Amino acid sequence: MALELYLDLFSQPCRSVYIFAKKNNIPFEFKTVSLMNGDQCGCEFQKINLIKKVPALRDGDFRLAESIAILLYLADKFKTPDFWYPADLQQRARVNEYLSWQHSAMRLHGCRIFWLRVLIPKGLGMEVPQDKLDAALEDLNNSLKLIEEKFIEDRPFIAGDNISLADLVAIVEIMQPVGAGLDVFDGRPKLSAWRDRVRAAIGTELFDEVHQNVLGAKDNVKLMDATTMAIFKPKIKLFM
Ligand SMILES: N[C@@H](CCC(=O)N[C@@H](CS)C(=O)NCC(=O)O)C(=O)O
Repeated sequence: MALELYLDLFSQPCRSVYIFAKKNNIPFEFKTVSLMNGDQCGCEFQKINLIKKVPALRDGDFRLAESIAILLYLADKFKTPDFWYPADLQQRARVNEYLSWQHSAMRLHGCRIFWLRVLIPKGLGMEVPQDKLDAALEDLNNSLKLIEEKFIEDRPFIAGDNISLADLVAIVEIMQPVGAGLDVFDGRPKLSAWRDRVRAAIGTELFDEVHQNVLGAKDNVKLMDATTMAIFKPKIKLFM
């Protein structure tokens, strides 16, 4: 049985897993879990991941949740090139440092912008107070500043001269507020140059294909129907 990846490319962690699998020619079956339709809460998907989140992986009888765990599983199982997760002690530590930091910083703040600018007003039809938007933007800017000054510093990529899992996980999260119509690269030449290097290392075609949906999200997200809305409403308190 082919390895299965349960994904929705609107989701940042799904994009990192998808790019990693494609870029490394890892054979897999793409199992669509539509977040907008609430598939993540359906009985079928819960047999794969009780956490009710994507991405998820099934490899025979083995099921795995959490994008970072999935990326590391794929890297180990398919013995992907060293630069993705370097064996060198300190380079690996740099990758681990970013992967540990990003959950409650870049990921959280990029997500919040997407919810406040797209999902809450356009998907759920609710107004978002300006002070919430301002606070979210300040948090996002602080994370982007740290990515430039601490994580990229004066290196081409986070761990050194090559792309690694840290850059991959970073870029997919940074593209989420871009999908919400916020050009985070404007006025940030160091971040823009790094984005160009990461996009080139991934391959521009793959990078653009994977981000196509989210970059159209601002204009394409439609008001959700009542049943789907019910799934998403409890999550609003996480972001407002
Ligand atoms: N820490 C998890 C986060 C996964 C996650 O939050 N996935 C979101 C999409 S980006 C999801 O499935 N949300 C569905 C929901 O909350 O109902 C990972 O890195 O895989």
